[in-house]
Amino acid sequence: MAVHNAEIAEIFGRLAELLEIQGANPFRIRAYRKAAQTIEGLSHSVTSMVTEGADLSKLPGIGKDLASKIQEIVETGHLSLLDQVSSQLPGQLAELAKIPTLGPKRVKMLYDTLGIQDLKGLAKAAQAGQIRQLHGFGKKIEEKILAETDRRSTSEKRIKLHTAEEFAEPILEFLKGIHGVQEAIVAGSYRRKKDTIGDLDILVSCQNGKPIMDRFVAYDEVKTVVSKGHTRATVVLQSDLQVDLRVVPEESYGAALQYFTGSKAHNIAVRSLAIKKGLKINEYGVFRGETRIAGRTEKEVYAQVGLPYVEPELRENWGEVEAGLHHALPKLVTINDIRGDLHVHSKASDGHFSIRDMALAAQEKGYEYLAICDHSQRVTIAHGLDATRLAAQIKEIDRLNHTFKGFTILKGAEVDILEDGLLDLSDDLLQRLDLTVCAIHYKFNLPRAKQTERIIRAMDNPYFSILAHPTGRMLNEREPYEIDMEQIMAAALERGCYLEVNAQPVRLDLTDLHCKMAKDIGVKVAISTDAHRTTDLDFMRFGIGQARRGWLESGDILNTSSLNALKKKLIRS
Ligand code: DGT
Ligand code: CA
Ligand code: CA
Repeated sequence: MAVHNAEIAEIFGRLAELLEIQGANPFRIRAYRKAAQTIEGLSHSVTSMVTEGADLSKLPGIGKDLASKIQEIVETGHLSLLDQVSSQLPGQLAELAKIPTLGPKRVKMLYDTLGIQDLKGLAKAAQAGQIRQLHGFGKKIEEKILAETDRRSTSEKRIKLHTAEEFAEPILEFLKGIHGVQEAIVAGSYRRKKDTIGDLDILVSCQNGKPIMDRFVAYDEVKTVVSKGHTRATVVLQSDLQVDLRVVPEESYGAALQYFTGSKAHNIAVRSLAIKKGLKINEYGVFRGETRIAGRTEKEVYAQVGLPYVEPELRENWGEVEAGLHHALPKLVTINDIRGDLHVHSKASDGHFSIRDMALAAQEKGYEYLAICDHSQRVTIAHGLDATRLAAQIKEIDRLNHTFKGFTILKGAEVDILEDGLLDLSDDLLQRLDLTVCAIHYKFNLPRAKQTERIIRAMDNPYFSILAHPTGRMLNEREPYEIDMEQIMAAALERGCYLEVNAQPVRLDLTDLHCKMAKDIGVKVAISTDAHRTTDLDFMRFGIGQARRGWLESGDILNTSSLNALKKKLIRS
């Protein structure tokens, strides 16, 4: 992977910036800046100069020390000194310096005078009007800073569905306990099972809204009451999660639920159907003239515009309205269709329970099978299994299987896909397994074509069964790696491989749209929990949510098969 001149220049520029905040020797700072400029202005590639063995210290402004740093960047893609300086700075100063209006001088000034070291502190000082008073800042700059901190805090505020549940469930219980409340439900993206949630939209049906509102704003986790009326209120919880509450009478409940479930794009499409029929639709009902002709249930609302009931997960305007009109909506997979889990860990690698305990928990859920897929040797931090340990585990599972009735533990492994597309365990060991889940755990930043090729090479191995967490993303933590998903799915189909929907709430990849792509291409997916403890088996519902959002039906899923059918599907031709 060739490092470009611009990337080397950027590293030096960034280093100069951070040293400036640190208050380092100005000559040193200037030397890095100049080096950045020199490299940026070169007409030939520094990487190729290094490979050709050219003497970099011949370049203007580049001494021996800088030359060796360039060498390091070309060879490793980064500079250890930069990481070191960045980690020495207090708080988020290194991050703050990236804000265009700020830059190193201002960040240093803010830190030295007001003690600001993170985004929160910056926002607070800007709101309090403290920044405009500093030398070289002024009102304009303060406004710019405020706009930037606002933008960042809203874009970072989406929370994982699983986390949202932890807040939503107790609020619902609380509301249901209030006298007069008939129904209480979370609508919005939460009900559509999006992987992340902007805010909670709660709907309550009740004849008299006022007392509900009084109790709602007094809920003990409420930090601020943004607004409060008789039928609607908005609060912000201690956790900064916003909660909107709507109270409607019973006869409008279905219409309001339909409206507040969204998505907005779906609602607009539905409304245009209503208009074509000469009807009006809003959160109170469907109206012909002044007469309400529907509103009590969602089903009757949809019926009035000529649609069958549309499952919430489908309401994204991804074609569900057209499909509904043609009676071609999918019959979505449900959790009851699932017959087993194809990716869980045991204590042998980084799990917390024995194989037997995991199996008992899976059997308890009514499953027919469970695949133990502990890490392979390369993943040393997860105590990955080498050939000897995996061979022993195979024997252990064979022995354990005699103690179970009507339930089978499948022998598997989570095998690392190495950088060159080879697998981390030998074929003669892999052939003794029932299945493999194969995954990328390092070298996330290969260029798209290389990463794609790496995965497809791995699928060439006849013992590759399922591509685990296919994009590697971690919600709010790590971006997906670059791959050509269509190409990978086509290759999987051709070779008889499958892709996983990883049901861990922080992963959820394949994503909803990838599920839809899988269906279009015709490759089946496995929905697996990647459980590390028995309770993680419950994550299955999150994977189901994404699969349903991607229009998948029972027949599109590998682990809705009976054990016998599954075994046939796992044999590569
Ligand atoms: P979120 O909170 O960003 O995860 O996404 P949602 O879908 O929950 O959006 P939110 O909370 O802004 O609004 C809840 C629902 O209310 C939304 O899904 C549809 C409905 N809604 C909101 N604004 C509009 C609008 O301007 N027009 C229509 N037709 N519906 C709207
Ligand atoms: Ca919402
Ligand atoms: Ca909302």
